[in-house]
Amino acid sequence: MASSISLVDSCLLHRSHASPALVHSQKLLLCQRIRAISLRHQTATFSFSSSLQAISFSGFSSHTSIKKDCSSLLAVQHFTGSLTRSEGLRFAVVVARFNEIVTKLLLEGALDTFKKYSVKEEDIDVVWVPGSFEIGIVAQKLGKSGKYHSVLCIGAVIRGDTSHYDAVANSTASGVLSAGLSSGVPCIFGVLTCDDMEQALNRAGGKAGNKGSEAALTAIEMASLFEHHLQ
Ligand code: INI
Repeated sequence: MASSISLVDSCLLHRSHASPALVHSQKLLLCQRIRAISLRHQTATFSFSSSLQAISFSGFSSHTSIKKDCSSLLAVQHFTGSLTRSEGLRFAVVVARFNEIVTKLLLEGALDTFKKYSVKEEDIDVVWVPGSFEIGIVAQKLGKSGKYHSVLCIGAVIRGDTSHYDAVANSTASGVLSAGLSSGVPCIFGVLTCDDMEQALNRAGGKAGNKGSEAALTAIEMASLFEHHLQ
């Protein structure tokens, strides 16, 4: 890492006869490069499983002048939810019965993932609703209850031969978004919108993975972000 920085630094020094404006813009570029290198370095240092920390750039102590020049950028802190600090986090899962053959698979994927990331069964409540259209209002109620750190919404809207696909798909997305915004609790969109049943099954544990499982990861990360960093 140090050698990469020295290289960039020496490029800058070679051009020190340039105009102040040019030098300033080069310094900004240098700062961005240092941040990119530093972030890569941090990624290598902290394993994925560790809780991401507010990043400090203390590794640059030998580059005092650079540190001074870039102090405004280097002071920026980064916050991310953790997948491994799930203790005490509570989740609600709202699942639509419509296209149950698909939504059950998505739910299974989500519950497997919660288990894999050490979320306790007793910290998960599952609430069933008739169709995806009904998810939003229930998610909002659960979010506002104050009992959960995140609400995971699961449904499958399939174009098939129904003409109100667009209405249901759009209303469901708006409903979930609005539930999160109005309750202040992250409401995660684990609702498939597909052209046909084959595509839906592919995304519910088939060729394209399990979107319920992916949505559960998002729920854990967002719950942790809110609980551990945004209080
Ligand atoms: N509900 C779904 O979850 N998926 C669909 O594909 C779907 N389609 O296509 O009709 C669907 N409709 C039902 C809807 O969600 C409501 O339950 C219903 O309109 C009553 O409000």
